[in-house]
Amino acid sequence: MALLPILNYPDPRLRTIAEPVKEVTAETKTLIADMIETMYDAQGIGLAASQVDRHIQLIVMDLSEDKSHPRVFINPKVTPLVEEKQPYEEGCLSVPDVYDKVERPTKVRIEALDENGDKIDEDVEGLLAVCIQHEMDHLNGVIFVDYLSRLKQTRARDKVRKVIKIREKQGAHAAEQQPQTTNA
Ligand code: K1U
Ligand code: ZN
Repeated sequence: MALLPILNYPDPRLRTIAEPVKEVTAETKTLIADMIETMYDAQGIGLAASQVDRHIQLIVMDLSEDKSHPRVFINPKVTPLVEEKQPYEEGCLSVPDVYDKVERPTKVRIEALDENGDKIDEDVEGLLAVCIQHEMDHLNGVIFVDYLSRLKQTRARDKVRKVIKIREKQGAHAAEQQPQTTNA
């Protein structure tokens, strides 16, 4: 398994519309395993293939406490079941360290296939409803900050730039601390 690099806002590749998955191949299964590992490593609760620069309709998610129940949604269709919307403080692995409230329908129907090709047809509420709508947006090239004011979008851009710089410095520092191997 491998950790995949996550695209950061405002990378234009995050705006790509994802294509349907035609067939679940060995390559798709490897991508699913890599996305689950990447989501856990980044301490996220969801990840869309678009975020790892793979523009296919594939989402992984794990809302369990002990991170033991990963779920896979292939070619998902999400339909609101109510008009009522509620705000929820969202985060995004592609917009690190930025959190803000987004209003979304509180109850939705999810139709999709799982990793075995079995049909998913569920009416859901709560965090699953929020998260699947957030991930569906990724597949459609939409990022949660698009729902915020221009000012907040600019701040989010600046924040992400800062976080990337800090992470690059930390990465360089960590590399310096590695014991040097010699061929001798
Ligand atoms: O798509 C993503 O970038 C994953 C995202 C999913 C998500 C979290 C919260 C609301 C909507 C969608 C994350 O996992 S963000 C990081 C995170 O773990 C988190 C943030 C807020 C609440 C709970 C978890
Ligand atoms: Zn996101």
